[in-house]
Amino acid sequence: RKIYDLAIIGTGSVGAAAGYYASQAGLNVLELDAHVPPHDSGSHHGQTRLIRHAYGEGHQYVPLVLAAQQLWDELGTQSHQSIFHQTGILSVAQPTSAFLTELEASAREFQIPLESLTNTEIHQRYPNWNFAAEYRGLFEPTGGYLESETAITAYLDLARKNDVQQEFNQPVHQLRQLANGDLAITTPQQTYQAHQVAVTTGTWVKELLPDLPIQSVRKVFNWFKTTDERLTEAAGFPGFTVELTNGDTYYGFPGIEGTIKIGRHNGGQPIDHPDERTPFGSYEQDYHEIDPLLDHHLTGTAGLDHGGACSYDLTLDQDFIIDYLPDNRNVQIVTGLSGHGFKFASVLGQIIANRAAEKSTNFDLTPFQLNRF
Ligand code: PYC
Repeated sequence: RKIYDLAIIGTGSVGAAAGYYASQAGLNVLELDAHVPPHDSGSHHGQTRLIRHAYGEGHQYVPLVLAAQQLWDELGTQSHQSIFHQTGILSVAQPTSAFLTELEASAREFQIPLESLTNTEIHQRYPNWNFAAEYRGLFEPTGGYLESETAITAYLDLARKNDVQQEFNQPVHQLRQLANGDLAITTPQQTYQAHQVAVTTGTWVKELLPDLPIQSVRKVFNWFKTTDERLTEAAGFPGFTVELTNGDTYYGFPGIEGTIKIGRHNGGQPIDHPDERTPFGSYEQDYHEIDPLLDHHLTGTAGLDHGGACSYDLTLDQDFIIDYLPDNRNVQIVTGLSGHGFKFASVLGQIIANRAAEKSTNFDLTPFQLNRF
């Protein structure tokens, strides 16, 4: 039977990128997925994802996100699709917020343009936002959002042109090491063989690797109707993150085609199995997650249009895991993206490809090692 250089288990955001870059590096690649990507059973659906460069979660992410941005731009050019929208990102929180402090420090360190705004300046510029004096804002004009499903389709199309083998609707049930060090990958249809494997199964990683320190969480996002032109991308309304004084955090996008998408970043329901990721509306609180933001801080929405359910794969520190399995360097894992990973998918895919092709990467990945737990 055919032996692949690299088999990718989970061809969502990171996996789709990895497959393409590995094929560009000359590897013979197999892409597997339990569904047909892009799909709504992972963490890449719902049209859009933010891309922020100055990074409140930690300056160790900035070299990665800057490289990711370059790759998204290249993908847009190669695929003739609009992948990135440079709308800017407004981040609002209390002045003492650790997130804003780190965001500001990382912008300084990497010379990322950033404007500081008082609560009144936020309102003057974006009259729909209302914050009391205990809040301030940081505006990054170079940030924006990515079209997530468009990007995955672009990677899959490019990979197919490079003769990547795509076997979808094939959930992997077993990953087994053979005597010669290769991996056997078993789906209901077939057993495949590869010299190396990348496990990029997102939320469902523990189905294959149950010992990883990951907690999956059900999340929802909401699209609200809006008739207020000022909330639209065309009018210059930016993507945003908001951390309220009670610690709840929200994110959202400029209005597109009559709706504005908003989600809550914290909270959600811990889950262990795909069946528990029930549709939007199966919990009463799905309808109320965004109330605190809409009741007190953002005007111009006109009721819920629709919602969706997705999921996060959380680590204890909400930092990524980018590593090999401890007992097997032929198996790479990229997981625990903790709800802030999509923007990095391009560069994470390239890292997997470089590692598989034994090319060096320029990034310090030690903060993302599994052995920190
Ligand atoms: O990382 O900006 C982000 C984000 C938005 C929604 C979830 N994560």
